[in-house]
Amino acid sequence: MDFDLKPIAEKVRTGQRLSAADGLTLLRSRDLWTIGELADHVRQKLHGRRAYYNVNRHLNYSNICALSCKFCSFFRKKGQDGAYEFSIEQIAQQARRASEAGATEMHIVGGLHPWLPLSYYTEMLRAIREAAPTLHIKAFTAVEVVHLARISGRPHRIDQVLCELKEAGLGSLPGGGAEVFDDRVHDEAFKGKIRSDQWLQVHRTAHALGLMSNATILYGHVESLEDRVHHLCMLREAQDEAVGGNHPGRFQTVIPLPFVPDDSQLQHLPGPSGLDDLKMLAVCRLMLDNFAHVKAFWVMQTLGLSQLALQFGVDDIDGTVVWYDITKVGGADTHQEVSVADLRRAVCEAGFEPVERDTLYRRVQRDGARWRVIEEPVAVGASS
Ligand code: V47
Repeated sequence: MDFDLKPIAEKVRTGQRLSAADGLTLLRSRDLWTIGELADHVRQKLHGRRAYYNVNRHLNYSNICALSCKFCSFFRKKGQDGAYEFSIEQIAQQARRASEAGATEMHIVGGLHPWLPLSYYTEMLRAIREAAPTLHIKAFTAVEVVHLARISGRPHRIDQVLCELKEAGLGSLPGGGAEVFDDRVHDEAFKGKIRSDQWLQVHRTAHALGLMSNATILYGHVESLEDRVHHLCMLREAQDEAVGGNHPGRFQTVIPLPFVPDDSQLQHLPGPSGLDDLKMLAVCRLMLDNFAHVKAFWVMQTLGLSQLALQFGVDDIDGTVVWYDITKVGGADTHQEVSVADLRRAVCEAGFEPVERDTLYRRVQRDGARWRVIEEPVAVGASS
């Protein structure tokens, strides 16, 4: 065992919060097995052998984006080859199909479209709600929400815009767009995007309105290990605030996203290795003691690595996905789907119990395409 990990192991076993310095020691250590064991200890205390998945449908309504982030291969400019935007009718049809196929969630994100008005987004939500009333709509990253506030002429009224989206059918916010909370990295890899303060403010506002949300960290590009730890500490602090607030809203899960270099302006970088992925997932589990869940997103981490990640602190592997345009690992196209049978098999093979959940982590009982909620989620508060 790496000698430097001993005091950290003691803290983990006695349920003490880890410091930023501990986070850095973990990320610098080459003793992946000890780190994995510690993360597994925390994971088992929270979730036992359970591993969550959901039946969902991702939808990227448009790849047209006012920004040109260097890490991103998804964006196109209006009129450029491959640029697209879906009509409300097309989106409603996708929602109907997803619901008929048994999906419980639609996960919707897109580029910062320069010309679509706020009404496009509210109509989208209303149309989905009408076409598929049982689908939970998890939509719009904090960056998109800020964009919508700007285009509606109310850059400082995030609360009003979120209320309007909620009223139209928004169920929760996904965790995207956080990237890495550091100004140097921001200016180098995603200049023009909102900074950490605004990202956190959108989530804080959503929580106050009773909406649940998720958080991400995009790692393995131009950030340092210190930047990663700083990001996690900021998320933990924001979650302390949410948990201590007088409302049910908070972060449910953290999704560490490995940078996929292909076709981006940073494609000369190698991207993180499998070992880095496992360590990062485990460190998220250890540092974020007030987050209930750590998710491996199989579209980016691959299903094989996600299986192994279940022993490194991960308790959720996202869902059936079906269609995804933001990253395409190993030459995949937009059809990125895994069946429920394959998700369950992956979990069982890894020695865990597959549990279908809805977006709010309530256990779901299913009969074909029909489903109902049968259990409330685990509660995780802030630790001292
Ligand atoms: O916001 C973009 C990231 C995010 C790349 O909330 C990239 O449950 C890696 O946030 N390499 C979208 N990452 C994905 C996302 C997500 C996924 C699954 C579940 C949830 C959830 C959220 O992907 C973007 C951006 O941060 N991203 N380009 C890239 N080349």
